[in-house]
Amino acid sequence: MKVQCCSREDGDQDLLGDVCDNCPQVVNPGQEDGDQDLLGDVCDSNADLDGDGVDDSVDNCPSVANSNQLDVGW
Ligand SMILES: [Ca+2]
Ligand SMILES: [Ca+2]
Ligand SMILES: [Ca+2]
Ligand SMILES: [Ca+2]
Repeated sequence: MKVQCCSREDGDQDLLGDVCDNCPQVVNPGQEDGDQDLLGDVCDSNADLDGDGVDDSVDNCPSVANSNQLDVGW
């Protein structure tokens, strides 16, 4: 198999070279990056999946964009 991208160094062996791997230490061949900050979801400490600007770690509703964090209940 051939390692994609620029470098043959591939620490996590997910076939994406460290230089272009958005998560060089964690296997994530899909390179998912919900908030597009160039850090892969699997190793992004401040991921923001719904893109409302509130990090998942503090977002009271990480899968729904609610930048004002109002808890309206259902
Ligand atoms: Ca890699
Ligand atoms: Ca990786
Ligand atoms: Ca990210
Ligand atoms: Ca969020």
